[in-house]
Amino acid sequence: MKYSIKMRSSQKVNEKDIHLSGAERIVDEKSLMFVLEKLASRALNHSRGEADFINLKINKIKEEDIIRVKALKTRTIKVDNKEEGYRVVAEFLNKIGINNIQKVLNLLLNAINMRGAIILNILSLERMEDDWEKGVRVTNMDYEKEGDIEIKNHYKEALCLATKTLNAKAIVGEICISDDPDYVTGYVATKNEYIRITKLKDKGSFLGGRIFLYDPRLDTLENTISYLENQLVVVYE
Ligand code: WAQ
Ligand code: MG
Repeated sequence: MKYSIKMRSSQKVNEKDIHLSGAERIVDEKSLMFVLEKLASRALNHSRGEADFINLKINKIKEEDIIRVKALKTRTIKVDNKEEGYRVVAEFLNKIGINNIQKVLNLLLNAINMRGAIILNILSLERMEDDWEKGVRVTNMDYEKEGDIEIKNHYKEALCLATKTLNAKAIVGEICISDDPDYVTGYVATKNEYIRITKLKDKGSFLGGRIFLYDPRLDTLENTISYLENQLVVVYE
């Protein structure tokens, strides 16, 4: 028997819930209690601030509903500052065939505190998701092997998310900057590889965001979002 466990935490600021952190696991029954405790402890100790609200959700799942996907290959591009990092992103967007690169960069750099990602139509450069405040949140994925979950491993978690996301028929690219103030490495991803860029923001900055590049010729938006939100994916290396 397997279970999906999801954690999210938030802080109350002026009567509004501000998202702090989220994580999820797909685990065997025997690990359930252990993992629950780890996720709760992670929610209570986060660099973005102290949680006022923590949500832990447990769902039983069927093994036959899970698909297995091989992790994207990874490489790293070292840059000295974020401006150099943006140039790498710009080159990446250029290769995908996007003409108004500045528009995409501006979107990424102005997307503060969303819980999910922007879905950007690569032909019209329009945002496709219904809820612009929240974006689309990819869930229901994990690694096949259970790793250490006490401390967030940004790289591992992002690789898992990117592997699931780029496996969607119509998602041809992803750009990501962490919203954690002490984590400045970001990435871009294609269907073939996950490219780490060592600086995409300054230390201490709460900026962060994700953009999924959507090619409407490859699948419907409805199928794409449903896959991203609901399909159970286990990533192997
Ligand atoms: N689905 C869609 N978008 C998400 C999700 C999700 N499950 N989780 C976060 N986002 C969006 C949201 O807008 C956040 O503000 C933004 O992405 C950044 O999220 O190889 O830590 O969880 O070392 O802060 C990159 C690792 C780490 C690079 C990324 O993202 C490397 C990271 P964070
Ligand atoms: Mg974060």
